Amino acid sequence: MLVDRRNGLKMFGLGAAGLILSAKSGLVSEALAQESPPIPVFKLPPLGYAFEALEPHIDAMTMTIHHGKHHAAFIGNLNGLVEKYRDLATLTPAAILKNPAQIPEAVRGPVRNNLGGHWNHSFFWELMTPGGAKEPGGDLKAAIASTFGSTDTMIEKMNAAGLARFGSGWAWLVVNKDGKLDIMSTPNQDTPLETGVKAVVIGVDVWEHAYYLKYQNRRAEYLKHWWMTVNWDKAAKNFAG
Ligand code: MN3
Repeated sequence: MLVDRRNGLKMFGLGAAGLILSAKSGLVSEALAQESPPIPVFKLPPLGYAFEALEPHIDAMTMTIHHGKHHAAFIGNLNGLVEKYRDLATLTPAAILKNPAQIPEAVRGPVRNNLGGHWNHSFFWELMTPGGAKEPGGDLKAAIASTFGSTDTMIEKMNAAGLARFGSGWAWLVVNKDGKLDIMSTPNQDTPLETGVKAVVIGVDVWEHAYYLKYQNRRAEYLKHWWMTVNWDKAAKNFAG
């Protein structure tokens, strides 16, 4: 059961109140059911490295706000949506995002935006790392060479997709539904999952909040530096599935 310590203590406190109530009225179970605070289903995943670890490419302030404010806001919003869409507590984000039509229409917009934001950012944090390999290895390298000719060409095409994204969104390297490496872009917090991809290999956030503090309007410069942070081991695992 997903009960953290704080809520466990709150529930214990309510339990004591309920026992007093039960001596008078016998309504303990109803009182607990109605007054227990909602249990948080979603939690902000840790970055896995320090906020300053990706300097000088991605600055510490950007990482602090991006993770602790932007991603945290999706988490808070999702916990507020669980009561309205109970599948959020039982299905995985990917299972829901693969088929957004299953989300009740009344909450589809907020669920897609916030669950997509949570999935995209969880993926993104793991795809960056200080140090590590500076280029793809093994099967991923061979597949990139086969599809694009070279890693540099793949990077150029993905940067072009990120630059062409008007407003906010993401650029992606995916294994498409035909089993081929492919580059795509999504608006807002839409994920590639709903397009039927077999795997999501690499994704880069091109919302202004991902780069504006350091790079201002220079999205191309941000993208150039962002590739220096890519966790190619993680990309290879994503490719392997
Ligand atoms: Mn973002």
